[in-house]
Amino acid sequence: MPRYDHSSIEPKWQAFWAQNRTFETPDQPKEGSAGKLYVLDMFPYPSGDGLHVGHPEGYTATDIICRYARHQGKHVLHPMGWDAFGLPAEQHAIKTGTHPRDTTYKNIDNFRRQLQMLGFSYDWTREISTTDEEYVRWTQWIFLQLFNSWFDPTFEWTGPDGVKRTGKARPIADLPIPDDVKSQGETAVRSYQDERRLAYQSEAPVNWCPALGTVLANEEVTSEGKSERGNHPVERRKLRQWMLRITAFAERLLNELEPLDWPESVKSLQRNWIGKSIGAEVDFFVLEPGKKADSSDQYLSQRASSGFPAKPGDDVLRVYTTRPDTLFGATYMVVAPEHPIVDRIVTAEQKEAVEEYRRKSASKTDLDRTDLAKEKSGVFTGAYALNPVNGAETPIWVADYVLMSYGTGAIMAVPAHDERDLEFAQTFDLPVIPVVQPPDEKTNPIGFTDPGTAINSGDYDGTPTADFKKKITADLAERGLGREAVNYRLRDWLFSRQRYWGEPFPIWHELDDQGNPTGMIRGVDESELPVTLPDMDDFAPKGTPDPPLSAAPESWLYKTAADGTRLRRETNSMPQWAGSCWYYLRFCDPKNTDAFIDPEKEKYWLPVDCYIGGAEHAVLHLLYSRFWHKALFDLGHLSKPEPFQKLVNQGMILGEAELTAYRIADESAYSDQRDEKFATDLQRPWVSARNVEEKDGQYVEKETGAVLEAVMIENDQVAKKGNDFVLKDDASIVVDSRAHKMSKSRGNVINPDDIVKHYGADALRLYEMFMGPLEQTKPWSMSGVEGVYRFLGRVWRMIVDDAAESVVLNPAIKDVEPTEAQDRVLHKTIKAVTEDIEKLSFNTAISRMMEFTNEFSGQNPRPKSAMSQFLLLLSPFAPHLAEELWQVLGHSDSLAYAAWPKFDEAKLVESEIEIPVQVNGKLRAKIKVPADSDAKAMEEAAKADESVAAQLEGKQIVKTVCIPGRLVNFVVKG
Ligand code: ANZ
Repeated sequence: MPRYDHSSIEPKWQAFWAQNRTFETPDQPKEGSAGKLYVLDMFPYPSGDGLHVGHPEGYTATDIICRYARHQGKHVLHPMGWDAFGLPAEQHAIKTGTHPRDTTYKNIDNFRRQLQMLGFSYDWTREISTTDEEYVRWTQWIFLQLFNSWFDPTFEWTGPDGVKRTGKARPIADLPIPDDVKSQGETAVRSYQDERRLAYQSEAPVNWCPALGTVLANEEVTSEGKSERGNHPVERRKLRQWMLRITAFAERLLNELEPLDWPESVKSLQRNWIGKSIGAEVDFFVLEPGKKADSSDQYLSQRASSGFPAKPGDDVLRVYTTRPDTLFGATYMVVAPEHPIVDRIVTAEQKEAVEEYRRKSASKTDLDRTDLAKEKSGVFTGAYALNPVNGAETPIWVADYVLMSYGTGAIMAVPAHDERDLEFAQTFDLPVIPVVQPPDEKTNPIGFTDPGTAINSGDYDGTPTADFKKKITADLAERGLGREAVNYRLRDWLFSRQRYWGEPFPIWHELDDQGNPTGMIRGVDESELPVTLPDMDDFAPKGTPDPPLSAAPESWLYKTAADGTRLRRETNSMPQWAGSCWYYLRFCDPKNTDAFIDPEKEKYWLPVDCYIGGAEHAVLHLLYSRFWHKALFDLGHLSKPEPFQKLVNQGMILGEAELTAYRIADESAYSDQRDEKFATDLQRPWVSARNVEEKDGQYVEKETGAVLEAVMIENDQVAKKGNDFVLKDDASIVVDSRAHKMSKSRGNVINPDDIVKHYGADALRLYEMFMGPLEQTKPWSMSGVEGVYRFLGRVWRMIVDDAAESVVLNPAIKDVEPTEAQDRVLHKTIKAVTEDIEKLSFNTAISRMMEFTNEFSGQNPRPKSAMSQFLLLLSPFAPHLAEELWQVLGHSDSLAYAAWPKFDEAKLVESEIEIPVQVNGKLRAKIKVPADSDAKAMEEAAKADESVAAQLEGKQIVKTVCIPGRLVNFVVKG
């Protein structure tokens, strides 16, 4: 009996597609092409664990879209590659001595095998790995483009997309050099340029993680100030680092996000990350250390005429505020400990305390410093400044809740209307003056942070907040003491890592005669790209931020330039994000040796029409690649301003839902107060799931904090109570029946290899699409996999004769015209599946195909044409089975490019419908009537029915209810 045997069908078709190069994408579209479609997966990091079931979820979705589009005659680009630099291979090397390159390429082979086993229609000739030397060449080339340019914020231009913009990345050679810099000579000019490049070095406080031996980007540090990878402590240290000037693009990254077809949640995450804030900068005059003004009014009026900034000789402290309307309530000021003004203003008495405080805060991370929950700390500088609106002498404090890297690094504190300021004022006993009256008179103004009406604000009293802000900003601007200002939360991107397994920077440092760096740098000549990694065998971190590449062979590290200068290579390496910033471009032209992408190919394929991947990349990868794309766009290398037109996040696949009961982990943690029953038989007591919380990776009892143990239990130990599962023995104990994230420690990880072995790739693909809507988080279910596997078996038997000796057509399949009813089911299915695929609603499309199969399996004859069309609908989902059955039906070619079935609206309408006939509300018959029958015709047809007639016989019809298309009901008497 020829049963559905996925293990022979699937390898057969995979080999067929490979041999026939079925899915290779020619650069030129075929004649009559329906246009291009670029569908991209977020390429994976090839980890040693291999594929997990989350990968094929997104990959099946894109594969369905691509296969469907090929049936539609589209010219489809569907590539795959590897994001293959990164820490794990290097850490593996440290442990085992295996070179990261060997580990990486071995893992890639395994990933490729797994993906090919799933029958994805990738064009494998376009495969790239970010670690390939030819790829690294162009990553370094792009870095050099950033290095060789600066951002001109006022430049007005119209891009190749026809849009007018202000601000542009331009060649560094076009940077105007001020005369006073020029006059200082070449070194000064070069330094001036170096400080303005899009890729620049800075001596910046960074997140140094001793355990990982590397610095981390802010994004790689958790809200607890630990490393995202490994949860190790992170310290602040000052280090020379490479930075990328992403902040220059903040406004465009924000504005150009809006028209994209992306999930609103991702857009909003990016908006928040960029964090645009509109407010004002306001200048406070700083008095001489320790001195108070004799007459502040006089002092102020003298300076009111001075321009902005103040006259030379005046010392001003400039603050950034989003609430200039609260100026009258500013009772003190705060500067960040790193603020340069501190040295100038601190009084002799306060100097020691301030210095001590600055030392302490230097080791804290920004997160530590700004955490609302943390107690406020600070020290008075001894200095005062004058509030420009009322001349009030305002003490200046140093406190680390103000960050040097935001705004101006200084604030005016308004404790009445700012939470952090209020806490600080209460800690240090500083005055609190309310200046905003809440709309509701009864609300206490102190602690009120929303808009209201001005009080205690002189002539401005009674002004609503929004008006006040505008008015005072204008008034201050007129007096030269303030102006509107915009700030972004976005910081420049810290771009260097102290790792071996990453792209080397294409940068030389110039050395003096003693071999010490002069501070001057130069880019590696393009002809010398790629800078490949030197062969090394010791990758272990040395416990210092000195990168492993510093120990590279001298021949790699040093060279003498043509002009005789001794040069040393940059020894930091690029972060893993670098390679993934532009891989979507390379896929369009993966073998180009002259350019990172041929401009014609970029024009043709970009933007990516559909990009599917995990929501974890909502901010970083998507923001970084948009930034690179825009810089390359400005520099004339790209024609479109955005890389990804449509974005879809697939939902997470959780482990199978399990019944988990919790009980006290440690016997000593419970005492006599607990149920005696447990104490006597020495069983540890169960704790209801309602009283359980997760804390630091452990389950604990909410009230007592006692550590709990999670125990998997069997179905027969629980009972259902309302919506809960409870223990049969004790109904007060609620059992957790949730699904959890797949993790090695929970032991609920599903390996795709196992599923493919037992059920096949088609079943895995189909199941992952059938689990629920693509974007939703959903739990794995083994019985669900079995369900779709059975469905595929039914499809097989619908077309193959399972009573025969070999694989032959089911005798029910005939070359006949479909009946009207068959046609209706077929066309309904075509319509639904087509529309569902367009909406990426794959689970509902599968349901419709299941309905079709149920319907047709019971019919004889089954028209061959209907079977063929059905197989085309099925093919994007279960391509192996569809190809096999297509062949059984007698087609000689692959179905991959066969035209997608069309539905005929006319065939969808039912010509005859079945309606129930009731007598006194009781169902007595079902009759068939023409679909367009009116009430009269329905009534007659009902009366003509034998069993209805029998019911009506000898009775009086009091009333007849006829709802066309729905029912007939006779109300009778007697
Ligand atoms: C006075 C004030 C009164 C403020 C008030 C708020 C409420 P966003 O919206 O995030 O931009 N601030 C400014 N620079 C700061 C820095 N470097 N470190 C810490 N805090 C800083 O927040 C802007 C507000 O955060 C500013 O407005 C300032 O406090 C504070 F009722 O000024 B505000």
